[in-house]
Amino acid sequence: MVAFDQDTIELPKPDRKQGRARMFLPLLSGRKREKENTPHSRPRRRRRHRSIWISDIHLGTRGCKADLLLDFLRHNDCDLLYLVGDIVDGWRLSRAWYWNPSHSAVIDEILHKAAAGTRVIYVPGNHDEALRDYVGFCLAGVEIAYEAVHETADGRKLLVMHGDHFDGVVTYARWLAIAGDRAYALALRLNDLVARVRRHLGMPYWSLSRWLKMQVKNAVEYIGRFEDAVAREAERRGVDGVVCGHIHKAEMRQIGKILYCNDGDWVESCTALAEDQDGKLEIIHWTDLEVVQSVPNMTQALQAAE
Ligand SMILES: [Mn+2]
Repeated sequence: MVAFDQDTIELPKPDRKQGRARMFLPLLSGRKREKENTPHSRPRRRRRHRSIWISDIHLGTRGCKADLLLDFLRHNDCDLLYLVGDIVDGWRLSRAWYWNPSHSAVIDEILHKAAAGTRVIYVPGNHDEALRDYVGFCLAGVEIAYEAVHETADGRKLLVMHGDHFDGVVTYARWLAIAGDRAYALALRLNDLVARVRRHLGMPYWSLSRWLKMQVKNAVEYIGRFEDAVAREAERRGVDGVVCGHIHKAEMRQIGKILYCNDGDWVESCTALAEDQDGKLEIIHWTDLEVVQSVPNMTQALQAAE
């Protein structure tokens, strides 16, 4: 069902690293915390999928929507669960620790799925790249792989990777591509203030909103270039499609011969990609938060604001 590169699918070997990870995992899964924090309430009516892809959860940061993800995981079962990178945010954890019971509960739920028979494949991203050292290992029932090739029920081959390797190809304005337009709306309001302060200081007028508009244009271009670069790589590898994450923008569309899928994120948009038993793919939005508009909509908002 799932084919790996030859060197990425090895049986776990006893190893010093694995020993370390074994010490680390219970810590993350919060095995030591009090019982009242582990409500293993699973709804009776759960949706069964063949496969689910989730990425960019950023556990360990305040932005992570762990409660919504937990709710999603408890309502959705699958034979195969792909964790497509940036699951734990190692960069930030090393600077400022932010962890609460819902973050532990997400890890518990994933480990519970693995124990209950779901095959869990973890493809690390740039924020959890330390796990790339464990490629080929199986930790607590979770297989770590550098990338994977998934075969859908209808026989299509999808390359599964996080996507951060394309940062070198597509540069700048990534911060805006992922910032969302609420921050942008705030910045627009700040524009007046900036202009007033600058006038007061005798500085020439400089439009923050115009500068941001340039950035938004760059952000839209960034997303387009990222998607094209990923699709080109998939085509080069001779697969039918690709599933990635990294840019926090869920998408499923045909780019040339390649089906480009991005499973989005659990910081803002709360999206997953799922495959049913016939191989049909869909993007699931699991949010009751206010609708987060995409970057292209931001451009429209800008035109309207003019
Ligand atoms: Mn990433």
